Amino acid sequence: MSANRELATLFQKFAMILEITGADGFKINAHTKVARVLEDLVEDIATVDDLKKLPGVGKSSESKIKEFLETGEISELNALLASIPSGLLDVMQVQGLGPKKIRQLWQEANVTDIPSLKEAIEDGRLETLPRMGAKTIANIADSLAFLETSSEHTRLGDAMPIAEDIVSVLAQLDGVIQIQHVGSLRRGKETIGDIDILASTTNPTLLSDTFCELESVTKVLVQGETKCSVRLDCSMQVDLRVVEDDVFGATLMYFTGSKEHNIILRERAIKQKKRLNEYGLFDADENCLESKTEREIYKNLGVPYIPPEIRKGKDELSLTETPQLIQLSDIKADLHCHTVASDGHLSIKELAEEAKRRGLHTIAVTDHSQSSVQANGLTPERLRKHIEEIRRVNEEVDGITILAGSEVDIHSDGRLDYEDELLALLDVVVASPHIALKQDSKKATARLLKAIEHPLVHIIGHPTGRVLGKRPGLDPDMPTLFAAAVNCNTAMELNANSWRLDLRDTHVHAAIELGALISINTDSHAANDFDQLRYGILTARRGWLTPESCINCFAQDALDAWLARSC
Ligand code: DGT
Ligand code: CA
Ligand code: CA
Ligand code: ZN
Repeated sequence: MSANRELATLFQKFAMILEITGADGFKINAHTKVARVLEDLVEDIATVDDLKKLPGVGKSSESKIKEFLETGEISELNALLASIPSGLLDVMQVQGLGPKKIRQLWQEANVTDIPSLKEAIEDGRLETLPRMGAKTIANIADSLAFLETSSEHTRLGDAMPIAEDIVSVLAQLDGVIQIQHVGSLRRGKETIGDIDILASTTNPTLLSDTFCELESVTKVLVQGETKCSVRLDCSMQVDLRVVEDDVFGATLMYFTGSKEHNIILRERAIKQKKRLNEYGLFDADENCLESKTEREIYKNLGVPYIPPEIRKGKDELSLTETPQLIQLSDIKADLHCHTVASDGHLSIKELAEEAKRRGLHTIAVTDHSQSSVQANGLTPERLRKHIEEIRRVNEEVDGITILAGSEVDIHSDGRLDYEDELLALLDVVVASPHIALKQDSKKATARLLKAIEHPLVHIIGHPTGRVLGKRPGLDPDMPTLFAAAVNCNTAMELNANSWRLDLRDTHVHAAIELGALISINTDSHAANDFDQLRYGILTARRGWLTPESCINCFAQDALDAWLARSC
C-alpha cells in the first residue's frame, strides 16, 4: 500500500483533534483539504518531486509529509494526540456530537471515551451541563445505540476490495482450480458480517498455509485442511473453505446462502424425493444427480437459476424464469456528480472525460445549492455562470453529452433551495435532503412528497439521507412516496456510494413493484468514486431492478425525452 492512504488518515485525524481542541477554522480546513487531496492522489506520494505543487499543500504540510515519508511519524501530531484522551476520537463517531460538544463533555463531564460517555448519560452527569437538554441527551443515547448495533458489520464497499485482494493472491497459487467469494458478500448485502471464500485445489496445504500467513492476518482462529478462519488487521474475520472440485457447485450454492434460501431449496428437493446438501443433489438411492455447477442443480430441481443477490428465501422461489436483473454494463448515464465548483475534485471537463472513459453517453454536473454552505454550494449567480460554463465545455468535449444540473437541497418543509425560474434553466434537477434528517416520519413524508410533486424536479437524490453505521436518516412512508413518484414521473435515486446505498434494496423492490423509475448515480466527487457504481448495481439487483426501470440505462434519445417531459 502506498503512503497516500495512511497519510490522508493522519491529516484527517489532525483536523479532528484540532477541532476538539478549538483551533481556528482555517487551520482545520487546511488539514482536511490536504487529507482529501492525498486520498484522491493517483500517484504514490513518495514519488512526487515537488509536494507544494499539490493543491492545498503549503510549507507546513510539506514538512509534515516529508517527515512521515522519512520516519513514518509526524511529531506534531503525536504531541497533539498526547494532549487529548485517545478515546475521544471514537466519541467523534457518534452522530450529532460536534467537536465543541465533545470538548464540553470532556472538560466538564470527564467523558474520555465511549464507555465513559454511556456512564455519564446513565448517572445523569450530562443533565447538569449547560446547553444540554433532555432532547439532546436522548439523541446522543440513540446515536450510541445505533453505533453499537452497526459496528459489527463492515460496509460492502470496504469488504469487497479486501476479499478480492485475497482471492487474487490465492488464485495464483499452484494447484488452485476454482476460488471465489461466497456468503453475504456474493449476495451483495450492504453490510457484511464476515468474508467467506470457497476454493478447490490439488494442494490444500499450500493454500491454507498461504492464507493463514497473509500479511493482513493478525490472528489465526482455525487452521485445517478443509476450513481456515483468520482475523485481519481491519478486525474482519475471513473463512476459507476448501472442497473437492467436483462438488464445487453444490458447496458454492450452500455457502452463498442465504440460509433461508437454502432451507426452501432443501424442502423442494425432499418433495421430489431427493436430498440437497453441500455435497450435491442426490436421489432416493443416494446417487449424486448434480454437484458440479449451481445451474445444473437449480435445473434439476425445476427451479430457474436464481441470481445470488435475490437469494433471500422470500418470493424468489416462485419465479418461473430467471429475471434479467440490471448489470454494470447497462448503465449509460450518471446524473448526479460534483465538480470543483462545489465540493468535488474534478473540473467539468475532467468529470466528462472520466465518464466518457467509462463508456457513458451522458454525464450531469449537479453541484450543491446555496444552503449547503459546508459543501461550497452555489449562489444563484454562481449557478447561472456555472450553467454557461457547462454549456461551453459540452461544446468542446466530443463523444459525451454534459448536462447542466444541480443537486438542490430540499429544505425541512419541502421547499427547494432555488427559485423555479432558475431551476427551469437546468437540464436535470436532483433534489436531495441534507439537513433535518431526524425529523419525524410524517414531516419527512410531507417534505419529500412536496419535492417529488415539484414539476421541475427529475430525481430525488439519496431519499433518506442515511449514512451506513452512522445515521439512520429519514423514515418517510415509502409506498406513499413511490405512488407519487409514479404519478409525477419523478425518479427515485439509488445513490451508489457505499456509505449511502440509499434507496436500499427493499425500497427499490417496493418502488418498482408500484411502477416507479429508479436512477442509479455515483454522486462522484472524484474520479475513483465512479468505481462505487458496482455497489449500487449489487443493491439494485437485490431489489430486483431490471434496466427498463432505470433511467440511467436509457439510450440517449430516450433519456433526453424523459428529462424534457412535462408534468
Ligand atoms: P454474514 O457473514 O453474517 O454477513 O452472512 P452470511 O450469509 O455470509 O453468513 P455466514 O458467514 O454465517 O455463512 C455463510 C453461508 O453459509 C450462509 O449464507 C449460508 C451457509 N450456512 C452457514 N450456516 C448454515 C446453516 O446452518 N445452514 C445452512 N443451510 N446454511 C448455512
Ligand atoms: Ca459471511
Ligand atoms: Ca462465515
Ligand atoms: Zn447529496
